[in-house]
Parts: sequence; structure tokens; C-alpha cells
Amino acid sequence: MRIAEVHIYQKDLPVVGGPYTMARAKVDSLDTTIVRLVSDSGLSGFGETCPVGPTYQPQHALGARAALQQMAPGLIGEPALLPLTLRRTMDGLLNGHNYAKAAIDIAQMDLIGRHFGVRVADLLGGASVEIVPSYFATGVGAPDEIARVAQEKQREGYPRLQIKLGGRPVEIDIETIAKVWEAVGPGMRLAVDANRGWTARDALRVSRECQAIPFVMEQPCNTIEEIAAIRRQIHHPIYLDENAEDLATVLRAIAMGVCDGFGLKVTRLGGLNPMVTVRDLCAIRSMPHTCDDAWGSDIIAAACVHIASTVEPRLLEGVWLAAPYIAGHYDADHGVRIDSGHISLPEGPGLGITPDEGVFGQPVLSLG
Ligand code: 0XW
Ligand code: MG
Repeated sequence: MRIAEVHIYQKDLPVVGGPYTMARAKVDSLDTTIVRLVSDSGLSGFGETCPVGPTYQPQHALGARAALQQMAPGLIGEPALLPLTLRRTMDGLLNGHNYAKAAIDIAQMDLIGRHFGVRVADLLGGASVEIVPSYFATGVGAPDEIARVAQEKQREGYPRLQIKLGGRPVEIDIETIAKVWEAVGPGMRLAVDANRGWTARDALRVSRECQAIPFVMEQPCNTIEEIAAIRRQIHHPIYLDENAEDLATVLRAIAMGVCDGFGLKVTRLGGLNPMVTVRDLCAIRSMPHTCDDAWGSDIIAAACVHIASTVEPRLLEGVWLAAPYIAGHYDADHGVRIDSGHISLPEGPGLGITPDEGVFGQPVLSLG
């Protein structure tokens, strides 16, 4: 079975109740890219990649489509069922650009699952659970408002909350953490995510002044070097997110002992197959991690849930989805939904999502 056609689509995802604010990014609408691979047997597989604006990390939407257009002609005629072979083909067509290759990787796994009649989770080693925990991420906001949201999400059943901080006086961040803790107490696991927005000075102060509050400190500063410099003075577990740029960096971070876990993004690492490598590296060192992406709708959501279901449950921090910020679904019947803070693994072969006819409009590129 070979790849006979490649189609690339673009879709806008306006932020419901937006804008969504982080320390270094404020987004009103996201630009997502969908890849459809069609085999010579007539099966389709779908992938997606959706950076959360152009300043969250180096990836951006136009870059994703340019990279995909660069690679697309070289994919036609390639074996459809061999992910490692296709990875090497992609690397031979373009250096880097893992977030674009991720859309192809996800589409291929969907296609393979459909061909063999199995779920992607089972192709990735096997689901150990049928329902995975989600977590809610607030935007950066006023302390009282974030405390209110925290309580609301706790009541809805979310087991974990990520508080967005940074990009403002650090005293307001400290007040926010204190008010959230007062509102939810130990019944909800907490992460505080400055999205690279703190100086080492700010991170040290937050950890010192909130020493008694048990949270994970996610991506406090801009670089691994800054985090390494303060690591031993911080009282909280540290997770890397934006800095976990690729497999080599994840390996380096683990070897350096610079972090205790990760906020992982499927597309940043290159798709589901690289995620398997990181999942297994993290298991070797008992490092907890999330299985998320920066943004994206049902295809990305399904990909995240499939890989998450294969993670040793004690190491799974949860799956963040953009679903609460997106109106509608690609697949009106089987779109991925959060229910009481948890997400069911989609049923059916492949990703378990069949996009509704015409939902992506006309392709921006069609080959084959
Ligand atoms: C909360 N997220 C998973 C979604 C946004 O893209 C940012 C990200 C994070 O943890 O940084
Ligand atoms: Mg993060």
C-alpha cells in the first residue's frame, strides 16, 4: 500500500471567550493546518498541526504549511504502512520542522489504524486506560478571577489546574497562587506556568514565598541554562515545556537533571512516534508528563488522548485540550469532548475521528 494523494487544508479556529493570554502571547484566533493522506487503496488518514500563535515557540502556522508544501511531492508513492521509513523520507526531504512532520506522522498512524482495523493507541503499544484525566489551563488573569475559575473547574471534576502567570509584576502572580490555593486546597493538583516569562529572580521569589503550596513549576524561565542555574534553590518540582524542543533536548534535559517532568507537545516533538520515544524515556526515569498540544481541534485532541492512554497512569499528568475554547467539532458525532475533567479514548479504528464532509473547505494544496 502506498501514498497516492496528499491534501493540505487551512482552517481558522477563533478563540471562544477570547483572547487567550499567556506571558508572551495573546491570541484571538488560531490558524490550523490539516493534512489528509490518501492511500492507493482509497483509505484516508488525517493529521493536524496548530501552533498557538507565532510567539509561544518558534513554530508558526505559515512555517508549517511551507514545510508541508516542500515535502508533499516527495511523499507520493512512498510506502503507507511504514512510519520509520516515512520519517526517514521526510528527514531526507527537509531538515527539522518537526511540527510539520508531525501532521504527516499523525495522518499516517490514522491511516495504518484504519487499514488494520485497530486504534492508534494500540499501534502505540496498547491503551492501559479507556478514560484519561484532563487538566484546565487558565489564562493570565486577576487573582480573584483565577481563584473563581479554579473553584469552578474543581467542581466540574478536573483533577488538575494549570495557572498561567508571568508578563506582569511578580507580586500579582504570587497573590494569584495564594488565592487559588485558598480556593481549591489539596483536592486539586496545581501547576504554575510562566511560559518562559519569569527572570531567575522572579522564579526564586515565587518558590520562596509560596514554599508551603504544593505546585509544579512549569517552564519558569526562557532557557534551560537559566533554569539549571536556579534549580537547586527552587523548592518545587520543575517541568520543562517550551524548552523540550526535540528528542535530543529532552534527552539532554533528563541527563542534566534539570527537570522533574515535562509538559509535552505532540507536534513540537514531531508526532506520535517521537512521543513514544519520550514516553518510554520518561518511564525509565519515572518522570511524569502531560500529553498535549499547543492548540488544534479534534484531530490533535484524538492524537493526544491516544498516546496518553498508553502512558503508565501514575506518570500521566493529564491531557490538555483546546476544546473549551473552540466552537464546534470536525466530527459532529465523535469529536473529542471533556466530560467532568476527563476524556474518553475515541472508539473505532485509527484516531476514531472522521471529519465531516466539507468541514475543511477547499485544500490549499492537492497532489496525486
Ligand atoms: C496550556 N497549554 C497546554 C496550552 C497552550 O498552548 C499553552 C500550553 C502550555 O502548557 O504552555
Ligand atoms: Mg506550558
